[in-house]
Amino acid sequence: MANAHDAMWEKLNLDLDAHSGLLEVLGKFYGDIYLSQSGRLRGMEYLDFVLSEVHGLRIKELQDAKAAGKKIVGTFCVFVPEEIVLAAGAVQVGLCAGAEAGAKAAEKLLPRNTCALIKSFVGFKLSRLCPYIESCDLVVGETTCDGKKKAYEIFADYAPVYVMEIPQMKNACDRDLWKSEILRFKGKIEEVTGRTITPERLRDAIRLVNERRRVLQRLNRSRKASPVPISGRDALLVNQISFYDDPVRFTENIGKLCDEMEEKVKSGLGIVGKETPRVMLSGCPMAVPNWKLPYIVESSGAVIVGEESCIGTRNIRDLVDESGDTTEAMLDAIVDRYMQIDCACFTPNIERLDHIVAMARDLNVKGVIHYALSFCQPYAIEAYKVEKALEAAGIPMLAIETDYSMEDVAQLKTRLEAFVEMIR
Ligand code: BJ8
Repeated sequence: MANAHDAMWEKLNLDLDAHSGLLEVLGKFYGDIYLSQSGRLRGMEYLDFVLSEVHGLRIKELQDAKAAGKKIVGTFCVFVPEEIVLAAGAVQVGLCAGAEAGAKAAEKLLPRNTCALIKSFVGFKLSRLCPYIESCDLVVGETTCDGKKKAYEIFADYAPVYVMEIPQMKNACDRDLWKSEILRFKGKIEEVTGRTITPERLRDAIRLVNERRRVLQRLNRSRKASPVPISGRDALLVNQISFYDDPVRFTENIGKLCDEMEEKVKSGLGIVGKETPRVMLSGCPMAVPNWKLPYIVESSGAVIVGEESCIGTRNIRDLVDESGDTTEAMLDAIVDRYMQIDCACFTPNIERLDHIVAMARDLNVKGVIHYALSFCQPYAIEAYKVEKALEAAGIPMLAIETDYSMEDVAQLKTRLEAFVEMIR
């Protein structure tokens, strides 16, 4: 069936038939997982609309921005400092990489036992399925895990790729390396956009990104309440959309959602009853439309009240210090803020263990579900230390390894139901 955006997608060189198949599956999946929930917050209508236009109006906005001379920068990791991109007048979008479509094409270039997230972004490009990737003037990769690092070398044959070197430890020399990488990135962005980053523009960008982090922190604070006012699925969706929606509009709308949540908390109302076991997810990021595990968890009798993940608290916990008034001071504040990210690619990564335990206590959860994508060594291996830390704190953990396929849904459901029974 023809779509109003077909001409735009054709111009972006998408495979129209495969793309319309993808949108059909996505719509059905969204209906089953999201729209079927009862008692949802009114403010979620904004998110439903944004998601329904994920490849439509938002892409049109990006095309309009390009026509007005702006550049589009795509990313796959929360290490890429959005403040620098925005200060140069460009638009940053987090590229999703959460679907299985395109995986077969990716497996022609990558080993089968590569994590689903990597296969997804390579597959989306090869299969011409993603209008975001096709809109990008620059795609920024990073040297986090080995899989991503090596996949970017192949991806660079198909898209304009720039790679940032991320340190693996947190000593003074690692900070120096990271600072030099931030400066190199600033130079690259200035070159691509043709704009110099001034202190005024950098200050505005720091405030803008901090404001978005603050509203997401506010949303998370409401989730401490019992009964919890929002489902884990909906909260995950809010975090997912924060990566590609316009930041000003997003912050404003999530502020309204927070008002509604706080009202609900005041009235003692929740999305589920007080007796529903509260759990927290921890581990790999869940990119759109990777809603499989949250759906299984919440249809197994539990409710998710927090995500220790890059599409969750790891991306919003720390703010950039706003007190600097020179470019140098602001860049230093950016360097310091990003050095606090506790990705499993770091060694050692004790901060993450402390954060998980503190978060589990703060949210008063009965258990933690550790999620690693199959073949993700950093998170799968770190699960051992996470389990030990949680055990010492008296909090049960269930380790799950899975991918984007639906083959293991029944098996996961059995394990999740048993875990929920045990913690109830
Ligand atoms: S800062 S978590 S966004 S790297 S799941 S591709 S690690 S094999 S995504 Fe990440 Fe940045 Fe770290 Fe966050 Fe590799 Fe693991 Fe795949 Fe992963």
